[in-house]
Amino acid sequence: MKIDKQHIEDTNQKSLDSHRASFGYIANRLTQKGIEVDDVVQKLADFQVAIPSWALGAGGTRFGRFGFQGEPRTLKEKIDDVGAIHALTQTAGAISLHIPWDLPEDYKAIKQLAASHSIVFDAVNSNTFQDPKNAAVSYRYGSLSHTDEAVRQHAVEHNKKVIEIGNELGSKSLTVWLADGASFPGQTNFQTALNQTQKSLREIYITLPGDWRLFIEYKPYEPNFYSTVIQDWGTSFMLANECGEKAFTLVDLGHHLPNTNIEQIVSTLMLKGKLGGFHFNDSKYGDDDLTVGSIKPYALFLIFNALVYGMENNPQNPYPAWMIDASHNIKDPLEDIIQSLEAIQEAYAKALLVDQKLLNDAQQDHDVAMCQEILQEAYRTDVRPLLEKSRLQHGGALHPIKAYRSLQVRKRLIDERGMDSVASGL
Ligand code: PSV
Ligand code: MN
Ligand code: MN
Repeated sequence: MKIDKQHIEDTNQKSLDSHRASFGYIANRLTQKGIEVDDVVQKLADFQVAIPSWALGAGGTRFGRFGFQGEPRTLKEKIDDVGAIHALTQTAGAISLHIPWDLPEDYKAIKQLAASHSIVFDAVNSNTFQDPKNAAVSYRYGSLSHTDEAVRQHAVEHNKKVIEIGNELGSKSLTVWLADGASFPGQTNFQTALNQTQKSLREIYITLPGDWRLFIEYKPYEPNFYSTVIQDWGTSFMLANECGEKAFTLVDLGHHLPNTNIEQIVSTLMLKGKLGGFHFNDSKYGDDDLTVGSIKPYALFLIFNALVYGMENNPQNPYPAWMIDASHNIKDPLEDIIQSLEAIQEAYAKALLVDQKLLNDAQQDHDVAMCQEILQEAYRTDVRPLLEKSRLQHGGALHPIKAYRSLQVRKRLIDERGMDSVASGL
């Protein structure tokens, strides 16, 4: 299924006058404040976010799964779905694969299909949290941290294989997220588990191609409920440092205990040049994997403020890899991702409006009230017309969700794939 550019243009026609009026108004106001509106619009266009292959079908919980009709059955169909999102939003120019869920059969055909949608392959993800098919080992009690050398070796080999697959596709990074940990006090020895993990990561790290990066994700709990081997950013940072200069920490917004100051973590990592990647989602309680910006939009803005500051002031930190990491249980996954992309762009645009010079002056003067005014002045600005402009300039939809519905994308996917199709996985 492919979305016709002409269709998008036709749907845009209906909203063009209203867009022009609202864009003119905001562009005027921002210009009067000395903001280069064209620069902001260009930065929005350049900000591309990878879509994880596992977020295109319904996720489910441990209580069950309510499938979504027309789910992608193959890797090709997943790429088509990301292509549809990208055509509408012009913000999703990459897909992130999970191995072995997304084993490509014909590399050439897969690459051609992705290119036809203007999509590149972002980080590849290894899976050592489910038992490999027909394997002699089990990850029940861990993978890279396992007490048994044979299990660790199996997990290391899997990661090497994932790098090879990614290399064929043009990926440049490997993301490692471990489920390793313990559900009960006394179950594992913390020091042994950490040491084994470090050794295993190092073995993977030394096989990375020269221009690749290793992203190490952390998470405080789940699926293990007492301890996680890579529990927090400090542990990930330490492991990345011990691996070497191509290893980085990856921040997943949902992987923090409630009320953690994530913007401060982002600032610290960028200062030290170790923020490699970012997984966007939102949550109220834990790793809820909800639509970005649906629960704590101000926190998202503050995080983007730290990211924008870091991108402008920390040349020691490479440009981070951006990805959505969400799970859709109720909404149409594609609509949910479109909403997430809008929220990401909105927070980014608002952060770009923060007057950093004025903020720095106010900080130096210890004018605390003014510091807050400056941040909230940016946050309260309705930046949506800037997002519209950026999409319009690149052939995207002025209103992606409206266009998605008027183009009947879901209906077309159901016609093509059937009512009962289930997203492919292990
Ligand atoms: C599990 O929490 C998780 O959502 C991690 O965030 C990973 O990035 C993702 O699964 C895929 O392995
Ligand atoms: Mn994640
Ligand atoms: Mn997660």
